[in-house]
Amino acid sequence: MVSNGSGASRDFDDQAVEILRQNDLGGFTIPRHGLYPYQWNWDSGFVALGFATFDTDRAWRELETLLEAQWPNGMVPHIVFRANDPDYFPGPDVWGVSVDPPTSGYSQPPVATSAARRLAELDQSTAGRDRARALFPKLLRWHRWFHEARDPQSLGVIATAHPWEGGRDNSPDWDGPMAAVDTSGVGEYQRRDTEHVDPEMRPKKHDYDRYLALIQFGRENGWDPAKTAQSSPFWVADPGTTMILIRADRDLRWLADLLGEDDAVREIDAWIERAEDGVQRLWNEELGAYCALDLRSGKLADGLTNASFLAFYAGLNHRDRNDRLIANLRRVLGEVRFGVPSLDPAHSKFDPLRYWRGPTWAVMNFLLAQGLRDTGYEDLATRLRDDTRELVKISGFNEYYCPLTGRGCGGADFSWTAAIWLTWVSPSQTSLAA
Ligand code: 9WN
Repeated sequence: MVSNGSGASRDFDDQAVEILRQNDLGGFTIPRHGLYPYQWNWDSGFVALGFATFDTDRAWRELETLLEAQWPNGMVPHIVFRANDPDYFPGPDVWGVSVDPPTSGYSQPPVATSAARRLAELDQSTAGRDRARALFPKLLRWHRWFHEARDPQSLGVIATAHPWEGGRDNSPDWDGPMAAVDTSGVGEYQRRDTEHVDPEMRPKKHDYDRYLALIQFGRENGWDPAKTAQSSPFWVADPGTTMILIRADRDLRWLADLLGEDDAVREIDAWIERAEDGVQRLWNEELGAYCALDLRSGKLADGLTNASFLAFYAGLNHRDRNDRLIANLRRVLGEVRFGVPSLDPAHSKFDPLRYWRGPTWAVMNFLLAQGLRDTGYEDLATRLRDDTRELVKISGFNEYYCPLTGRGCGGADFSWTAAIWLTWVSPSQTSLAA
Protein backbone atom coordinates (compact mmCIF):
# COMPACT_ATOMS: atom_id res chain seq x y z
CA MET A 1 0.00 0.00 0.00
CA VAL A 2 1.20 3.54 -0.79
CA SER A 3 2.07 5.60 2.29
CA ASN A 4 -0.21 8.29 3.62
CA GLY A 5 2.47 11.01 3.50
CA SER A 6 1.59 14.34 1.90
CA GLY A 7 4.13 13.81 -0.90
CA ALA A 8 2.31 10.63 -1.91
CA SER A 9 -1.02 12.46 -1.78
CA ARG A 10 0.30 15.09 -4.16
CA ASP A 11 1.21 12.27 -6.54
CA PHE A 12 -2.41 11.15 -6.43
CA ASP A 13 -3.54 14.73 -7.07
CA ASP A 14 -1.31 14.86 -10.14
CA GLN A 15 -2.60 11.52 -11.38
CA ALA A 16 -6.20 12.63 -10.90
CA VAL A 17 -5.61 15.85 -12.86
CA GLU A 18 -3.89 13.83 -15.56
CA ILE A 19 -6.86 11.45 -15.85
CA LEU A 20 -9.28 14.35 -16.28
CA ARG A 21 -7.03 15.91 -18.90
CA GLN A 22 -6.69 12.62 -20.80
CA ASN A 23 -10.43 12.02 -20.78
CA ASP A 24 -11.17 15.63 -21.81
CA LEU A 25 -12.19 15.59 -25.47
CA GLY A 26 -12.46 19.38 -25.69
CA GLY A 27 -15.11 20.94 -23.49
CA PHE A 28 -16.61 17.64 -22.44
CA THR A 29 -15.15 14.67 -20.62
CA ILE A 30 -15.68 11.00 -21.29
CA PRO A 31 -15.78 8.64 -18.29
CA ARG A 32 -13.13 6.30 -19.70
CA HIS A 33 -11.57 5.70 -23.11
CA GLY A 34 -12.86 2.55 -24.83
CA LEU A 35 -15.46 1.53 -22.24
CA TYR A 36 -17.47 4.79 -22.28
CA PRO A 37 -16.32 7.03 -25.15
CA TYR A 38 -19.09 9.66 -24.92
CA GLN A 39 -20.26 12.36 -22.50
CA TRP A 40 -22.44 10.98 -19.67
CA ASN A 41 -24.83 13.18 -17.76
CA TRP A 42 -24.24 12.71 -14.03
CA ASP A 43 -20.58 11.90 -14.65
CA SER A 44 -20.20 15.46 -15.98
CA GLY A 45 -21.70 16.86 -12.78
CA PHE A 46 -19.01 15.17 -10.70
CA VAL A 47 -16.29 15.93 -13.24
CA ALA A 48 -17.12 19.65 -13.13
CA LEU A 49 -16.38 19.60 -9.38
CA GLY A 50 -13.03 17.95 -10.09
CA PHE A 51 -12.11 20.57 -12.68
CA ALA A 52 -13.20 23.31 -10.29
CA THR A 53 -10.20 22.49 -8.08
CA PHE A 54 -7.75 23.63 -10.76
CA ASP A 55 -9.56 25.16 -13.78
CA THR A 56 -12.75 27.15 -13.13
CA ASP A 57 -13.40 27.95 -16.77
CA ARG A 58 -13.19 24.28 -17.74
CA ALA A 59 -15.51 23.34 -14.87
CA TRP A 60 -18.26 25.65 -16.15
CA ARG A 61 -17.66 24.40 -19.68
CA GLU A 62 -18.38 20.80 -18.65
CA LEU A 63 -21.87 21.79 -17.50
CA GLU A 64 -22.43 24.04 -20.50
CA THR A 65 -21.65 21.30 -23.04
CA LEU A 66 -23.95 18.89 -21.22
CA LEU A 67 -26.81 21.40 -21.23
CA GLU A 68 -26.21 22.14 -24.92
CA ALA A 69 -27.63 18.66 -25.57
CA GLN A 70 -30.93 19.48 -23.82
CA TRP A 71 -34.02 18.34 -25.71
CA PRO A 72 -36.74 20.83 -26.70
CA ASN A 73 -38.98 19.30 -24.00
CA GLY A 74 -36.40 20.06 -21.28
CA MET A 75 -34.97 16.55 -20.83
CA VAL A 76 -31.18 16.39 -20.54
CA PRO A 77 -30.09 13.06 -22.00
CA HIS A 78 -27.93 10.55 -20.21
CA ILE A 79 -25.46 10.12 -23.09
CA VAL A 80 -24.41 12.69 -25.71
CA PHE A 81 -23.03 11.00 -28.82
CA ARG A 82 -20.84 13.61 -30.52
CA ALA A 83 -19.16 11.08 -32.82
CA ASN A 84 -19.97 7.49 -33.54
CA ASP A 85 -17.55 5.23 -31.66
CA PRO A 86 -17.99 1.48 -32.22
CA ASP A 87 -16.29 0.78 -28.88
CA TYR A 88 -19.63 1.34 -27.11
CA PHE A 89 -22.88 -0.52 -27.53
CA PRO A 90 -25.69 0.56 -27.82
CA GLY A 91 -24.59 3.53 -29.92
CA PRO A 92 -26.62 6.34 -31.56
CA ASP A 93 -28.04 4.14 -34.35
CA VAL A 94 -29.72 1.86 -31.79
CA TRP A 95 -31.31 4.79 -29.95
CA GLY A 96 -32.60 6.42 -33.13
CA VAL A 97 -33.03 9.85 -31.57
CA SER A 98 -33.15 12.57 -34.22
CA VAL A 99 -31.50 15.50 -32.46
CA ASP A 100 -28.15 17.13 -33.14
CA PRO A 101 -25.85 15.97 -31.60
CA PRO A 102 -27.49 12.54 -31.30
CA THR A 103 -28.25 11.43 -27.74
CA SER A 104 -29.77 8.61 -25.75
CA GLY A 105 -33.48 8.83 -24.90
CA TYR A 106 -33.35 8.82 -21.09
CA SER A 107 -31.97 11.20 -18.49
CA GLN A 108 -29.87 10.71 -15.36
CA PRO A 109 -29.89 12.11 -11.79
CA PRO A 110 -29.38 15.92 -11.84
CA VAL A 111 -26.04 16.12 -10.05
CA ALA A 112 -25.12 18.85 -12.57
CA THR A 113 -27.46 21.33 -10.82
CA SER A 114 -25.73 20.85 -7.49
CA ALA A 115 -22.39 21.25 -9.26
CA ALA A 116 -23.63 24.52 -10.79
CA ARG A 117 -24.46 25.84 -7.34
CA ARG A 118 -21.03 24.85 -6.10
CA LEU A 119 -19.35 26.62 -9.03
CA ALA A 120 -21.41 29.75 -8.38
CA GLU A 121 -20.26 29.68 -4.75
CA LEU A 122 -16.63 29.28 -5.72
CA ASP A 123 -16.60 31.71 -8.65
CA GLN A 124 -18.19 34.98 -7.63
CA SER A 125 -16.72 36.97 -10.55
CA THR A 126 -19.04 38.80 -12.95
CA ALA A 127 -18.22 36.23 -15.62
CA GLY A 128 -19.10 33.43 -13.17
CA ARG A 129 -22.41 35.09 -12.37
CA ASP A 130 -23.17 35.43 -16.10
CA ARG A 131 -22.46 31.76 -16.65
CA ALA A 132 -24.71 30.76 -13.77
CA ARG A 133 -27.42 33.04 -15.20
CA ALA A 134 -27.12 31.40 -18.62
CA LEU A 135 -27.35 27.87 -17.16
CA PHE A 136 -30.22 28.61 -14.80
CA PRO A 137 -33.20 28.54 -17.24
CA LYS A 138 -31.95 25.29 -18.75
CA LEU A 139 -31.63 23.66 -15.34
CA LEU A 140 -35.08 24.93 -14.39
CA ARG A 141 -36.61 23.41 -17.53
CA TRP A 142 -34.84 20.13 -16.85
CA HIS A 143 -36.21 19.97 -13.29
CA ARG A 144 -39.67 20.84 -14.59
CA TRP A 145 -39.34 17.92 -17.00
CA PHE A 146 -38.54 15.56 -14.10
CA HIS A 147 -41.47 16.80 -12.03
CA GLU A 148 -43.94 16.62 -14.91
CA ALA A 149 -42.78 13.86 -17.29
CA ARG A 150 -41.50 11.52 -14.57
CA ASP A 151 -44.19 12.32 -12.01
CA PRO A 152 -47.32 13.02 -14.07
CA GLN A 153 -49.62 12.10 -11.18
CA SER A 154 -47.85 14.46 -8.76
CA LEU A 155 -47.04 11.63 -6.35
CA GLY A 156 -43.87 13.37 -5.18
CA VAL A 157 -41.64 10.49 -6.32
CA ILE A 158 -39.66 10.36 -9.54
CA ALA A 159 -40.14 7.43 -11.88
CA THR A 160 -37.39 6.03 -14.05
CA ALA A 161 -38.28 4.46 -17.39
CA HIS A 162 -35.01 2.53 -17.72
CA PRO A 163 -32.51 1.31 -15.09
CA TRP A 164 -29.91 3.49 -16.87
CA GLU A 165 -31.94 6.57 -16.03
CA GLY A 166 -31.30 6.12 -12.31
CA GLY A 167 -27.62 5.40 -13.00
CA ARG A 168 -27.56 2.21 -10.85
CA ASP A 169 -28.02 -0.10 -13.77
CA ASN A 170 -28.25 -3.66 -12.44
CA SER A 171 -29.25 -2.90 -8.87
CA PRO A 172 -31.54 -5.59 -7.40
CA ASP A 173 -33.97 -2.68 -6.96
CA TRP A 174 -35.05 -3.34 -10.54
CA ASP A 175 -35.12 -7.16 -10.55
CA GLY A 176 -38.86 -7.47 -9.89
CA PRO A 177 -40.09 -5.02 -12.55
CA MET A 178 -37.38 -6.08 -15.05
CA ALA A 179 -38.51 -9.71 -14.86
CA ALA A 180 -41.80 -8.64 -16.46
CA VAL A 181 -40.18 -6.93 -19.48
CA ASP A 182 -40.84 -8.82 -22.73
CA THR A 183 -37.59 -9.42 -24.64
CA SER A 184 -39.02 -11.41 -27.55
CA GLY A 185 -38.31 -8.64 -30.09
CA VAL A 186 -34.69 -8.02 -29.14
CA GLY A 187 -32.86 -10.43 -31.45
CA GLU A 188 -29.08 -10.88 -31.73
CA TYR A 189 -26.62 -8.19 -30.68
CA GLN A 190 -23.01 -7.89 -29.73
CA ARG A 191 -22.05 -6.35 -26.41
CA ARG A 192 -18.83 -4.33 -26.25
CA ASP A 193 -18.60 -3.70 -22.47
CA THR A 194 -17.50 -7.26 -21.70
CA GLU A 195 -14.58 -6.85 -24.12
CA HIS A 196 -13.28 -4.00 -21.94
CA VAL A 197 -14.13 -5.34 -18.47
CA ASP A 198 -14.25 -8.76 -16.77
CA PRO A 199 -17.83 -10.03 -17.42
CA GLU A 200 -18.07 -11.01 -13.72
CA MET A 201 -18.07 -7.27 -12.95
CA ARG A 202 -20.76 -6.34 -15.46
CA PRO A 203 -24.54 -6.86 -15.82
CA LYS A 204 -25.64 -10.21 -17.25
CA LYS A 205 -27.20 -10.96 -20.66
CA HIS A 206 -30.55 -11.24 -18.89
CA ASP A 207 -30.17 -7.55 -17.95
CA TYR A 208 -28.91 -6.42 -21.35
CA ASP A 209 -31.82 -8.08 -23.17
CA ARG A 210 -34.15 -5.98 -21.07
CA TYR A 211 -32.10 -2.78 -21.43
CA LEU A 212 -32.46 -3.20 -25.20
CA ALA A 213 -36.17 -4.06 -25.08
CA LEU A 214 -36.78 -0.81 -23.20
CA ILE A 215 -34.81 1.20 -25.76
CA GLN A 216 -36.95 -0.44 -28.44
CA PHE A 217 -40.08 0.65 -26.59
CA GLY A 218 -38.87 4.26 -26.35
CA ARG A 219 -37.87 4.36 -29.97
CA GLU A 220 -41.15 2.86 -31.21
CA ASN A 221 -43.04 5.44 -29.18
CA GLY A 222 -41.04 8.39 -30.49
CA TRP A 223 -39.57 9.03 -27.03
CA ASP A 224 -42.87 10.63 -26.06
CA PRO A 225 -42.94 11.15 -22.25
CA ALA A 226 -46.74 10.79 -22.06
CA LYS A 227 -46.65 7.40 -23.78
CA THR A 228 -43.73 6.38 -21.60
CA ALA A 229 -45.61 7.24 -18.41
CA GLN A 230 -48.68 5.47 -19.66
CA SER A 231 -47.27 2.24 -20.99
CA SER A 232 -43.51 1.82 -20.52
CA PRO A 233 -42.97 -1.79 -19.38
CA PHE A 234 -40.62 -0.39 -16.75
CA TRP A 235 -41.90 2.46 -14.58
CA VAL A 236 -40.29 2.45 -11.17
CA ALA A 237 -39.91 5.20 -8.57
CA ASP A 238 -36.23 5.40 -7.76
CA PRO A 239 -35.03 6.47 -4.31
CA GLY A 240 -31.71 7.58 -5.87
CA THR A 241 -33.16 9.92 -8.49
CA THR A 242 -35.89 11.17 -6.15
CA MET A 243 -33.41 12.05 -3.37
CA ILE A 244 -30.81 13.55 -5.70
CA LEU A 245 -33.53 15.67 -7.31
CA ILE A 246 -34.71 16.93 -3.91
CA ARG A 247 -31.17 18.08 -3.14
CA ALA A 248 -30.81 19.51 -6.64
CA ASP A 249 -34.13 21.36 -6.22
CA ARG A 250 -32.75 22.95 -3.05
CA ASP A 251 -29.60 23.95 -4.93
CA LEU A 252 -31.64 25.27 -7.85
CA ARG A 253 -33.65 27.33 -5.37
CA TRP A 254 -30.40 28.71 -4.00
CA LEU A 255 -29.43 29.76 -7.53
CA ALA A 256 -32.88 31.26 -8.14
CA ASP A 257 -32.49 33.33 -4.99
CA LEU A 258 -29.04 34.47 -6.02
CA LEU A 259 -30.28 35.51 -9.45
CA GLY A 260 -33.50 37.17 -8.24
CA GLU A 261 -35.74 34.66 -10.02
CA ASP A 262 -38.74 35.00 -7.70
CA ASP A 263 -41.29 33.10 -9.79
CA ALA A 264 -38.89 30.19 -10.01
CA VAL A 265 -38.39 30.22 -6.22
CA ARG A 266 -42.13 29.72 -5.75
CA GLU A 267 -42.29 26.95 -8.33
CA ILE A 268 -39.31 25.12 -6.80
CA ASP A 269 -40.68 25.45 -3.25
CA ALA A 270 -43.82 23.63 -4.35
CA TRP A 271 -41.73 20.81 -5.85
CA ILE A 272 -39.72 20.41 -2.66
CA GLU A 273 -42.81 20.38 -0.47
CA ARG A 274 -44.49 17.72 -2.61
CA ALA A 275 -41.37 15.55 -2.73
CA GLU A 276 -40.64 15.68 1.00
CA ASP A 277 -44.06 14.27 1.54
CA GLY A 278 -44.18 11.90 -1.45
CA VAL A 279 -40.79 10.29 -0.89
CA GLN A 280 -42.21 8.63 2.23
CA ARG A 281 -44.05 6.29 -0.15
CA LEU A 282 -40.65 4.65 -0.67
CA TRP A 283 -40.24 3.78 3.00
CA ASN A 284 -40.04 0.03 3.64
CA GLU A 285 -41.02 -0.33 7.29
CA GLU A 286 -39.89 -3.93 7.58
CA LEU A 287 -36.40 -3.11 6.32
CA GLY A 288 -36.06 0.33 7.85
CA ALA A 289 -35.00 1.90 4.57
CA TYR A 290 -36.13 3.80 1.48
CA CYS A 291 -36.51 1.41 -1.47
CA ALA A 292 -37.57 1.41 -5.11
CA LEU A 293 -41.34 1.30 -5.72
CA ASP A 294 -42.70 -0.42 -8.83
CA LEU A 295 -45.41 2.03 -9.88
CA ARG A 296 -47.10 -0.59 -12.07
CA SER A 297 -47.48 -3.35 -9.47
CA GLY A 298 -47.32 -1.19 -6.32
CA LYS A 299 -44.58 -3.45 -4.89
CA LEU A 300 -41.68 -2.08 -2.84
CA ALA A 301 -38.26 -3.61 -3.42
CA ASP A 302 -36.62 -5.43 -0.52
CA GLY A 303 -33.05 -4.21 -0.92
CA LEU A 304 -31.14 -1.90 1.35
CA THR A 305 -28.88 -0.15 -1.18
CA ASN A 306 -26.47 2.77 -1.04
CA ALA A 307 -29.29 4.89 -2.54
CA SER A 308 -31.42 4.19 0.56
CA PHE A 309 -29.02 6.33 2.59
CA LEU A 310 -29.34 9.34 0.26
CA ALA A 311 -32.19 10.45 2.57
CA PHE A 312 -29.60 12.54 4.43
CA TYR A 313 -28.32 14.11 1.21
CA ALA A 314 -31.93 15.00 0.37
CA GLY A 315 -32.23 16.71 3.76
CA LEU A 316 -35.13 14.55 4.96
CA ASN A 317 -35.67 14.99 8.66
CA HIS A 318 -38.03 12.22 9.66
CA ARG A 319 -36.45 11.54 13.07
CA ASP A 320 -37.44 7.87 13.64
CA ARG A 321 -36.74 6.87 10.07
CA ASN A 322 -33.35 8.57 10.09
CA ASP A 323 -32.46 6.72 13.30
CA ARG A 324 -33.34 3.39 11.71
CA LEU A 325 -31.32 4.25 8.62
CA ILE A 326 -28.30 5.14 10.72
CA ALA A 327 -28.56 1.86 12.63
CA ASN A 328 -28.67 0.04 9.30
CA LEU A 329 -25.71 2.01 7.97
CA ARG A 330 -23.59 1.25 11.04
CA ARG A 331 -24.44 -2.44 10.73
CA VAL A 332 -23.59 -2.52 7.01
CA LEU A 333 -20.30 -0.69 7.59
CA GLY A 334 -19.47 -3.26 10.26
CA GLU A 335 -19.74 -6.00 7.65
CA VAL A 336 -17.35 -4.58 5.03
CA ARG A 337 -13.87 -3.13 5.00
CA PHE A 338 -14.70 -0.35 2.55
CA GLY A 339 -18.14 1.22 2.67
CA VAL A 340 -20.71 1.90 1.43
CA PRO A 341 -21.52 -1.25 -0.55
CA SER A 342 -24.20 -0.78 -3.20
CA LEU A 343 -26.19 -3.63 -1.63
CA ASP A 344 -26.53 -4.82 1.95
CA PRO A 345 -24.03 -7.72 2.40
CA ALA A 346 -26.77 -9.55 4.34
CA HIS A 347 -28.97 -9.61 1.21
CA SER A 348 -29.06 -12.92 -0.67
CA LYS A 349 -28.19 -11.14 -3.94
CA PHE A 350 -25.06 -9.41 -2.61
CA ASP A 351 -22.26 -9.86 -5.15
CA PRO A 352 -19.12 -7.89 -4.20
CA LEU A 353 -17.76 -7.51 -7.75
CA ARG A 354 -20.87 -7.14 -9.89
CA TYR A 355 -21.43 -3.45 -10.53
CA TRP A 356 -24.43 -2.11 -8.59
CA ARG A 357 -25.07 -5.39 -6.71
CA GLY A 358 -22.39 -4.99 -4.05
CA PRO A 359 -19.37 -2.86 -5.03
CA THR A 360 -18.53 0.48 -3.45
CA TRP A 361 -18.62 3.62 -5.61
CA ALA A 362 -16.62 6.77 -4.79
CA VAL A 363 -19.29 9.07 -6.24
CA MET A 364 -22.02 7.60 -4.09
CA ASN A 365 -19.79 7.87 -1.02
CA PHE A 366 -19.27 11.55 -1.82
CA LEU A 367 -23.03 12.23 -1.94
CA LEU A 368 -23.71 10.11 1.14
CA ALA A 369 -20.99 11.81 3.16
CA GLN A 370 -22.30 15.28 2.34
CA GLY A 371 -25.70 14.28 3.68
CA LEU A 372 -24.26 12.62 6.78
CA ARG A 373 -22.10 15.62 7.56
CA ASP A 374 -25.04 18.01 7.10
CA THR A 375 -27.10 15.91 9.50
CA GLY A 376 -24.39 15.82 12.17
CA TYR A 377 -22.97 12.32 11.59
CA GLU A 378 -19.37 13.50 11.23
CA ASP A 379 -17.95 10.14 12.28
CA LEU A 380 -19.73 8.32 9.47
CA ALA A 381 -18.86 10.99 6.90
CA THR A 382 -15.21 10.73 7.90
CA ARG A 383 -15.31 6.94 7.68
CA LEU A 384 -16.59 7.17 4.10
CA ARG A 385 -13.89 9.63 3.09
CA ASP A 386 -11.16 7.54 4.72
CA ASP A 387 -12.46 4.37 3.06
CA THR A 388 -12.56 6.08 -0.33
CA ARG A 389 -9.01 7.37 0.14
CA GLU A 390 -7.77 3.89 1.00
CA LEU A 391 -9.51 2.39 -2.02
CA VAL A 392 -7.76 4.80 -4.39
CA LYS A 393 -4.43 4.25 -2.67
CA ILE A 394 -4.73 0.48 -2.83
CA SER A 395 -6.15 0.09 -6.33
CA GLY A 396 -6.02 3.40 -8.23
CA PHE A 397 -8.84 5.45 -9.76
CA ASN A 398 -11.26 2.67 -10.60
CA GLU A 399 -14.87 2.89 -11.64
CA TYR A 400 -15.90 0.95 -8.48
CA TYR A 401 -14.35 -1.36 -5.88
CA CYS A 402 -14.87 -4.62 -4.02
CA PRO A 403 -16.09 -3.60 -0.54
CA LEU A 404 -14.45 -6.64 1.06
CA THR A 405 -10.92 -6.52 -0.40
CA GLY A 406 -10.59 -3.10 -2.03
CA ARG A 407 -9.90 -4.66 -5.41
CA GLY A 408 -10.42 -2.16 -8.24
CA CYS A 409 -13.32 -3.07 -10.56
CA GLY A 410 -14.68 -1.92 -13.92
CA GLY A 411 -12.74 0.69 -15.88
CA ALA A 412 -9.40 2.09 -14.66
CA ASP A 413 -8.35 5.79 -14.81
CA PHE A 414 -11.95 6.73 -14.38
CA SER A 415 -13.00 10.38 -14.62
CA TRP A 416 -15.52 10.56 -11.81
CA THR A 417 -13.28 8.82 -9.30
CA ALA A 418 -10.44 11.21 -10.19
CA ALA A 419 -12.84 14.14 -9.77
CA ILE A 420 -14.06 12.90 -6.39
CA TRP A 421 -10.47 12.49 -5.26
CA LEU A 422 -9.73 16.10 -6.14
CA THR A 423 -12.84 17.68 -4.71
CA TRP A 424 -13.31 15.59 -1.56
CA VAL A 425 -10.78 12.87 -0.81
CA SER A 426 -7.36 14.39 -1.35
CA PRO A 427 -5.80 15.68 1.88
CA SER A 428 -4.76 18.80 -0.06
CA GLN A 429 -8.27 19.57 -1.41
CA THR A 430 -10.73 19.55 1.42
CA SER A 431 -13.05 22.40 0.47
CA LEU A 432 -16.02 20.01 0.38
CA ALA A 433 -14.52 17.71 2.98
CA ALA A 434 -16.92 15.88 5.17
C1 9WN B 1 -25.05 3.02 -19.07
C2 9WN B 1 -20.78 6.17 -17.21
C3 9WN B 1 -21.99 5.36 -16.78
C4 9WN B 1 -22.56 5.82 -15.42
C5 9WN B 1 -23.61 4.87 -14.88
C6 9WN B 1 -23.01 3.46 -14.86
C7 9WN B 1 -22.56 3.06 -16.26
C8 9WN B 1 -23.64 2.79 -18.53
C9 9WN B 1 -23.16 1.42 -18.99
O1 9WN B 1 -21.61 3.99 -16.74
O2 9WN B 1 -23.71 2.95 -17.09
O3 9WN B 1 -25.47 4.32 -18.76
O4 9WN B 1 -23.07 1.25 -20.20
O5 9WN B 1 -22.92 0.53 -18.17
O6 9WN B 1 -23.88 2.54 -14.31
O7 9WN B 1 -24.02 5.25 -13.60
O8 9WN B 1 -23.12 7.11 -15.56
O9 9WN B 1 -19.82 6.19 -16.19
